[in-house]
Amino acid sequence: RRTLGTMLRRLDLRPDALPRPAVLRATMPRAELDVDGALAAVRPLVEAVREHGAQAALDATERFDRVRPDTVRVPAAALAGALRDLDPAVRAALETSIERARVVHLEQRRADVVTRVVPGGTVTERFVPVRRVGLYAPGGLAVYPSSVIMNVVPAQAAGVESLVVASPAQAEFGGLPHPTILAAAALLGVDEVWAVGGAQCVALLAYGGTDTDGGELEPVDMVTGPGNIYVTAAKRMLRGVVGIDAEAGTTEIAILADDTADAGHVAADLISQAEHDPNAASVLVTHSEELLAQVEIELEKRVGATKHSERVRTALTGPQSGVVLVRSIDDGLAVVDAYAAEHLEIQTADAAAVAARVRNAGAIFVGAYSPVSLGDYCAGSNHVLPTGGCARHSGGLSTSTFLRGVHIVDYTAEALREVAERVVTLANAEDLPAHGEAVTARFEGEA
Ligand code: HSO
Ligand code: ZN
Repeated sequence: RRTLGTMLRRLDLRPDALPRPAVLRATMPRAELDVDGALAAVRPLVEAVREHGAQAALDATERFDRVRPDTVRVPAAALAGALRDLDPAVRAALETSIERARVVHLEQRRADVVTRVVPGGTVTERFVPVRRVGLYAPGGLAVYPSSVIMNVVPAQAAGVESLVVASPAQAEFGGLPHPTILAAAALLGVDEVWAVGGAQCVALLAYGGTDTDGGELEPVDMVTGPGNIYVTAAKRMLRGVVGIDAEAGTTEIAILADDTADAGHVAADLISQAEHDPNAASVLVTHSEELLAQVEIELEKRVGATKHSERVRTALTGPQSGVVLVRSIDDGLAVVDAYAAEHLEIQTADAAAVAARVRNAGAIFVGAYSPVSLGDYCAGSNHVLPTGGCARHSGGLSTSTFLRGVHIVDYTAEALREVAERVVTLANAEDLPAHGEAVTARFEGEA
């Protein structure tokens, strides 16, 4: 059997000058996600839920999750029971995660910005929370109570008044979401949880419906949270019907490291995110052949020893993962910017200074003691982050995700009169004279 080291895809960018960012981006290892294919599969589901609401969502649940919950909405008693039965150590850890995330996200609230443009004329930007949101916690190969926290905390910090947590029904738990998911929701003070996942979940959140017991499943204004390709496809399809966050698909980690990095730490961190999914991406960018050789040895040791060894091996050796050799830290920075990883670790000399030069990443982890898994749970930062290169144009979840900046315009007669002529000129230049007339109407009869 070949060693992991020789199976890792290797991209040597040292011989030539680096290509333009777009070309570089295309050269980088990355999973080809067939969202269009998923869209075709998802469309009939979304249509069915739009027409038949909860019944269609439950039909889909029965088909894909092999269980049919009695109601979409999880009964209050199940939430209370899950909290009561929660392992005290897990509860304490969830509480630490919640506390730290709260500290960070409460600081992100934004005060109104009032600008006095001219005497008597002000524009205020007021940050108004979205009224009702749906927060998705995926099922899949693992359980993600931490993702419940990462969705709910910023929404609550923003002042969202109505929120629903949705997570797939599990046959193993009689059609309820995983009990730790329920417990996390209860800990956060969320009393509305829906047992539904996948594309049908996004559709039901967007369109709403009537539950099997006659209860109202009220549509939401916005859906956030990570999910698989079908969730992603449904979110793309329903964007506009509801607001959505950046695409958060299969996890990615990129590490920019030099020979000051600890090879064992680098290997452990590459493995940690590979553990999520056989399609997870782990990418090492370095100019040190020496570090690379050590990392390969460490990977070999650690991959065999970890619980989800096969999954990790598949992820590390897949076309989405690998090692990129560069000539310098500067070239390394160009490479990680082109890649725009969901998570980027900087394990170099003077890591903070290097991190300050990064433009594109969902989140940046600085130095030897800030591993991604700290951020996954207990750093206080958010772990719902843009994947697939979306970090070039979007950020991760934060309090501002759930706030809209609304401009409030307030001018007096004098302030309007003073600029009226300019408005009329621009209106006429656009051949929209009625726009100008709406201003001059206010001063008719004046000299
Ligand atoms: N690394 C994942 C989040 C997560 N990790 C949840 C463990 N649990 C995406 O950022
Ligand atoms: Zn993770």
